[in-house]
Amino acid sequence: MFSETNIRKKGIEVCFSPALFPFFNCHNKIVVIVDILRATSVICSALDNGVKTVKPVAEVEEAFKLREAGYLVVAERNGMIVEGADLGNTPLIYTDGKYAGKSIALTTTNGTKAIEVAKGHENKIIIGSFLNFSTLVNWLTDQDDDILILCAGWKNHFNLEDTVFAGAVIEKLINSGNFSTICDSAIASLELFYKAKNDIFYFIKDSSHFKRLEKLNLIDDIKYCLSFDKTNVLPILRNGDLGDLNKSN
Ligand code: 3SL
Repeated sequence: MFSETNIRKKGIEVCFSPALFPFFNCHNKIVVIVDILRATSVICSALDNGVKTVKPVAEVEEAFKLREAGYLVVAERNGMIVEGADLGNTPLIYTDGKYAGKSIALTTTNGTKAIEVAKGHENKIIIGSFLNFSTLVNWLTDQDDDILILCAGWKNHFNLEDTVFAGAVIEKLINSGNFSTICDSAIASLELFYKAKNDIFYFIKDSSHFKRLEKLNLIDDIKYCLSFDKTNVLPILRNGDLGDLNKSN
């Protein structure tokens, strides 16, 4: 038996922006992509409500090309639906099951770009949001690999909502006793979460993306995206498609 001090604690790091990702070693790590408002929340909501698969693509043109293969085009830029797309980037349109069985090609300003920079490095890519918070944390706790949380931010800038979420995950993982961190951005995320945890909606209300979505009358989307544990799905990227880890896709 190993004494507790001999057990290797798994590491946790946080990358605040896709632009910083090349400075991290993600080899053999689990990379958790986070874009709370709203891309990773949309992915969780779509898969939870029966969407067959979500194919994330970085460019609008790639999403439109996939229409020929039967995909619905979900395309957002600057918070708004891209002209000609079938659907915009809102998690609420899936909740009545209307799109069950469909395949979706998704392109968004930051979330799908974060997936793009993270893929292809011999790592696992998992999608995190408040909507699948406990499922994500429980699964991460059981894995042997180190974890890198990649915040999508906004156009390579730091953002509050993704960072607070990273802090929420870190709190649970550190409390499990199996993880430790010496990453300053992970420590900062945890501190921000402590400040925010009593009322995350209030904490982010002056943030840039909150204001952007507020102007577009999308407060209901924000409230939904900040709800804990609406689903048990755990989206994982396999062969370019996101599907629930617990189902074969
Ligand atoms: O940046 C993104 O990927 C989007 O989630 C932004 S928005 O919330 O749809 O405006």
